[in-house]
Order: sequence, then C-alpha cells, then structure tokens
Amino acid sequence: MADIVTIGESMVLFQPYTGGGIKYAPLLSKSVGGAESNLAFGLTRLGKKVRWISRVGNDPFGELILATLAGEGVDVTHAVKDSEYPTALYFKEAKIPGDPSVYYYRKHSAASRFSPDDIRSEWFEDTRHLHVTGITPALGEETAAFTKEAMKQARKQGLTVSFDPNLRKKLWDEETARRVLLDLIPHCDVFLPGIEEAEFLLGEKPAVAYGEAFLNMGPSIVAMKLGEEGSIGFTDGHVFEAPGHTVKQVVDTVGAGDAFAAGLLDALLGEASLFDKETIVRTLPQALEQANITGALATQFAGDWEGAPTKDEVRQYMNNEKVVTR
Ligand code: KDG
Repeated sequence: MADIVTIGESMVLFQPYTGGGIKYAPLLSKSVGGAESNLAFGLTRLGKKVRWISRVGNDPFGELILATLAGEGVDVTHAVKDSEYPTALYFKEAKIPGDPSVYYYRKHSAASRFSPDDIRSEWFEDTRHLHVTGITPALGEETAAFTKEAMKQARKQGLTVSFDPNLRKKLWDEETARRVLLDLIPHCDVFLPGIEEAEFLLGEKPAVAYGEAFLNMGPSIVAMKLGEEGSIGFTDGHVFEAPGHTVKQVVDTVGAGDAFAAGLLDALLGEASLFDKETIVRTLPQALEQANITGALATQFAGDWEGAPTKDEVRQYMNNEKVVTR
C-alpha cells in the first residue's frame, strides 16, 4: 500500500565539497538528485508512504540511488536495474549568487529509455495518487509518450494525478517544451507551475488569469509558486493566497519546488478525496501554507532533498515552538 506513486529519473549528483565552481574543485561530494525522488523523500519525511518508480543502471550509482531511497523509507520494489544502460549523473555548482548551474550526463541513461510499453498496471495498484513532472517528457519523444500514457493509465485505475512542469531549458528546445507541457496539463488533477513557468507557457498575464486559464484546461487545482512571495491556489470559483516564509539563510534553491509539492500533496491527500470539491476548498489553504513552509525550509541545506523537513519540524516552525536542542 502506498499513498502516492511517483515516476521519474534520479541521478547521482556531484558538487564541489566546499562550494564554488567545479572546474578546479579538488573534491566533489556525492548524493542523489531528481525531482520525483526529491518529492518521495519530502513526502516520506511528512509521514506519507511513497512508491518510487524508475530505472537505474546495474552499477554502483544505481545502487546508491536505490539504497538512499530505501534508507529513507521509500518503496523501491518496482524500480528496475537495467544491465544495458547506465545510471544518469549530474553536476551542480554555485559560482554566483542565485540559482546554481547544473550539467547533465543523462543521454542514453537507463531511465531515459522508458516508453509507453513499459507501463505496468501494478504500479498503480494499492495507491491513490500519481505525481509526475515535466522532466521525464523532456528526455525524449518516447519518454514524453510514456508520461502521458502513465497519467492516462493512472486515472483509468482510479488515481488522481499531479503534474509539476519543472521546466528545464537545458533538456529541450522551448517550442517543444511548451507544446508538450501544455498537452499534458489536461491529464492532471493538480497542476503545480511556478509563475515563470506559467509565463513561459501562456505569455505575460496577471497571476489570476494564469489560474483561470490552467483550470480551464482540466485540472481541479492549480497551485502556483511565487518564490519568496509564497503561492496562490486556484480551484473552481476560489482563489487562495498564502504568504511566503523567509529563512535565515538560503543555501541551495534546487529542490525547493519539489519540497513545496511534497508539503502540498501531503496536506491535500491527508483528507478523503481529491475528487470532492468541498474537501478541496477546505483543504487547499492549509495545503498552500504547509507547502510554503516545506519549500522554504528545504532551501537551508546544500543538496536537492536533504533539507526537506519532517512533520515535527514543520509543526515546530509553524507554532514557533521552543525545542530542547542540548
Ligand atoms: O527539482 C530539482 C531537480 O531539478 C533536481 O533534483 C535534478 O531532476 C533533476 C533535474 O532534472 O534537474
């Protein structure tokens, strides 16, 4: 039994051990990155049961990814080790203030070879919800078809679906990205764009116009991230604004959107059903509030998911609780 299933590529992530640029860095640290595994880590810390599905190579990097996920309590029993193609790698450096730069080594990786024929109905059994991102369709035409088919198949099996566009311009050209991402929106129930992604998809508009436009494409919830400003949630006839949270020190913004998605889905799926309008209206404001907190707290650590907070940490932060630390 899993509350949520998520499908997507994870990579081994290398970054300079002491920060700064990669070129002359003598030591690199090794960890795991990937939008969907970031979500899996985040949701597991919040107490949800998560099934992560992907392919890794039959190599030490694949073993590291599986061991890290399993060690954090994520179900990896449906993940496959591929003997022909390797695990993807990626490198991250932060030379100037702002978002870090990333360099991908994921062409012909095990997970980039997913096609619609690989989808298994067992993936969607004993679970309520599927989460996918726009990174999987960015890996190629077959993975784009795979993503759409997985969303359709999950819904056929009674699941709700969330979709974060996670636009990565290094992975595909803008025209294809816009066309493919727009084509996937009608197949989700919860759409999670950032405001810049909304502008990329629909051109410049006021935030409320984005919400209406995306709802008209099919989802019953649109949760739009505004960075430090917080987020806005839209659902049939309702607009909810949730203020942002400032943390002491922003160390790494990569993965903040996935931590936001984890906070949002944890709260939304805590209640009965995402198919029920009343439940959505009652739950969405708290879900946005929790998502803003999980997204903000996650930026305090180097690493794509390591800073994702637990349920206790979210509560302590929300209530400004005094914690005995030593
Ligand atoms: O959302 C964070 C991800 O972008 C990061 O963990 C790595 O999946 C990744 C990607 O493709 O950039």
